Amino acid sequence: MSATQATLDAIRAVVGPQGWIAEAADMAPYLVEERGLHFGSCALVVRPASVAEIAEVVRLCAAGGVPIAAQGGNTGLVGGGVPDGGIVLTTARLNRVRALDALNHTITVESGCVLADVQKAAEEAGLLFPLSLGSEGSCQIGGNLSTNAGGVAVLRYGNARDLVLGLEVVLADGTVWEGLRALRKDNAGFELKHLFIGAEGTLGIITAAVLKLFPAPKARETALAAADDLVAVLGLFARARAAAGDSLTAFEMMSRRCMEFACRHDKGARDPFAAPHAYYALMELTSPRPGEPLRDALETVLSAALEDGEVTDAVIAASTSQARDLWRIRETITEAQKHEGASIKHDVSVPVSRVPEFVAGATASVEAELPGIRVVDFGHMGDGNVHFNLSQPEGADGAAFLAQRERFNRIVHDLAVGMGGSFSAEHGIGTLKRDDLVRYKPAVEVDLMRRLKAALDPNDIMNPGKVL
Ligand code: 2HG
Ligand code: ZN
Repeated sequence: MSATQATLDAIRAVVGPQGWIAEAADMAPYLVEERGLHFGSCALVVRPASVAEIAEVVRLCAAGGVPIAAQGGNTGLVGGGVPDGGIVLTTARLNRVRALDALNHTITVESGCVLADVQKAAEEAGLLFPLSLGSEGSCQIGGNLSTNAGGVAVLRYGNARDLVLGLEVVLADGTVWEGLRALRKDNAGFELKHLFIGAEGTLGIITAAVLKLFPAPKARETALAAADDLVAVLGLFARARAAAGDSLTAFEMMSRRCMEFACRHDKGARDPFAAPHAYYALMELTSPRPGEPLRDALETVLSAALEDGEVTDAVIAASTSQARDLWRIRETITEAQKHEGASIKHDVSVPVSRVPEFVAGATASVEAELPGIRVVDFGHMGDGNVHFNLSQPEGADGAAFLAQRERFNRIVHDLAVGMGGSFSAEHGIGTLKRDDLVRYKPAVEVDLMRRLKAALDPNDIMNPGKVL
């Protein structure tokens, strides 16, 4: 029997009959990423039910030299969870809320908790867990932390990284680091948790976390504004922020093509305007004070912007269900774009002030490169994070389009980085952007990352081939 086979047998014994999957058809969903761009393979999908089981599985893998791809909801967009041999370790069965301390404004959750369930648990305690993204109904908090997810509330509450007080992590040798501290202040040495957050499972497996909670919003207003260009959208953002301050919790933008794709492919999405517009800004104001006059603030901002010609039309949601409809347009874009054939995604950021310049420059360059290419630009305008996605020309061959990915990546990433931006704003590195990490990061940073990886995972079993 090979060493690997012996390790796999030992893993099966540790997790018991409910804890593993080996049938090809049942393993299939764990071997592919969202868009079907990356396919992997593995010998076994392991579903441990406890931290102790994870620790034991990791110990066995370390001894047997078997690679581990840790996986949450597998909703990532860069291939970070796709295995390359070895085992997939899914945290799905570790899904308990361990504690909620309302006075401390913290919740302690296991990594397999679905993000929406964490939000719900906070809500039931009259509080808010603000991390919010399109896939929140299926992504898991462990994956959110491992990828340092962003989403639509970063403007007000920060990235996933900013929402964590403590972590529990299974290290590459199977040791459990119990770092579940629930402190706002703890300045005792290196901030180790940040090594594991955003490391995409390459340094250890996050098994639980203490997360920050916030006062629940008691007032909320949502509006969709239309504009002729992104310079105007940026102007509206500045106005809204100046007027609403921290009440402005989201400021998203999308182009006309996003609106068209959303309405074409999602029966629940509807354009609220009679006429088409080049760009749209989706704004949300919230406050923990029930009587806060957010609507007045929104109306004042929008009417001044309309008067100055910055905004060409606007709707303020009259009910929660109308607000949900406006959000639906924004949140369905990723899914809608899939129906338009092959896509090349760019998840970039630039200083907020340079978003219009970036989009104009990148659009001109890619359209010159391939006439008929369809720019699908949307994103978290308030964070300077643009999803500068490209859909294949209508009727073109999808595979031939995807074969040009490198060329388009270069154009778009060179431009973003040249403007002081990032080639990976919120989706991470995975395998998709591994080469770009070396290309764009200073050599000193890449070297430091490699040294950390070698120190924490000397046998290279934690999600090998990802990030670095
Ligand atoms: C979003 O903001 C997600 O909706 C997905 O980050 C972006 O599909 C994408 O490129
Ligand atoms: Zn996004």
